[in-house]
Amino acid sequence: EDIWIPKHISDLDSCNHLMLKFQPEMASDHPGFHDKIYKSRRMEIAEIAFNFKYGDKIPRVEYFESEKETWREAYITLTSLYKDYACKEQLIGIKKLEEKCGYGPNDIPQLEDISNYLKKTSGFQLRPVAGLLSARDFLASLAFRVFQCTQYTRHHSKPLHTPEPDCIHELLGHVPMLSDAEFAEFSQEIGLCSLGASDSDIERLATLYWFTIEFGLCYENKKIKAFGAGLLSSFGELKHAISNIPEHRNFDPQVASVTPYKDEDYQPVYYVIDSVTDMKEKVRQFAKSIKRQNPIRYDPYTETIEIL
Ligand code: H2B
Ligand code: FE
Repeated sequence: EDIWIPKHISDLDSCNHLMLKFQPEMASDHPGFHDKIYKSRRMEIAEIAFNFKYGDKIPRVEYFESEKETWREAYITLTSLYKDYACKEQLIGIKKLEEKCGYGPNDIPQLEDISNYLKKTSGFQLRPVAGLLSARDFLASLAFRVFQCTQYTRHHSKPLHTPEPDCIHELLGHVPMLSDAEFAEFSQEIGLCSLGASDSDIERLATLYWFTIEFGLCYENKKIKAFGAGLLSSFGELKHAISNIPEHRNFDPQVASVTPYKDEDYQPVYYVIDSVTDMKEKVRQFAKSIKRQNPIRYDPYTETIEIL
């Protein structure tokens, strides 16, 4: 068997297996498909990710006025919904990022600053990535508390929607949740579980990731709130998810991990957790059904995976 397992955090330098399906070059329904300036800007920012090596500072991007305008519209619209629709971890996370990390409507925060902030807060760090990464590479990075983070913005014609991850999705959807200690632990555990797993188990873990970290809902004082980044960064789907249109199921990882999902439209089904702690416990049980050749252990002092 030769399933790739990164042994040291620097081995993530070889996580470069991009999925091309949603990129503006490939998809004729992408809002930037006919926009030459947008596509060349995307290439320019992608270069940063392609050249990045472990230990580098993440280069800063001087964002265009039009990009800042896109951020501003998304920031104002989304954060105004959080009070009613977002879970408490998200509300706390955003507030602290505003106080301590320069979050606000006027400028796009820089990945290097956010990475340093997360490192202090929950032990996570960011790495720039050029686009949608393969599930195996993406999950393997989480094992080292590394979040692969895009740095470009969505097309300005659609500030409230994007078919692929962009920095608005990452910085408003993922980063506040990753600053929560327990959520960070949960994210790393899904990552560790993926190391050395078969392709079909990677598929199950990617689906579980989808229904939790991307599109998860939770109960809070008998109300349903969102904690998934795909919801917290989508004006339309956030309202849809909480409404009584879709089906809400109690979270069960065995079921969620094999539920078909939509990556081009709103979800018809969401899973609702009782708490991050409860989700973590359930996924720990589920993880026992994922087979790997040897047990592994993460050593946080050396940032190394030991194969036992
Ligand atoms: N790549 C990037 N760049 N961002 C993501 O949020 C992401 C990814 N999510 N690759 C992954 C896939 C997720 O959908 C699961 C693990 O497949
Ligand atoms: Fe995401």
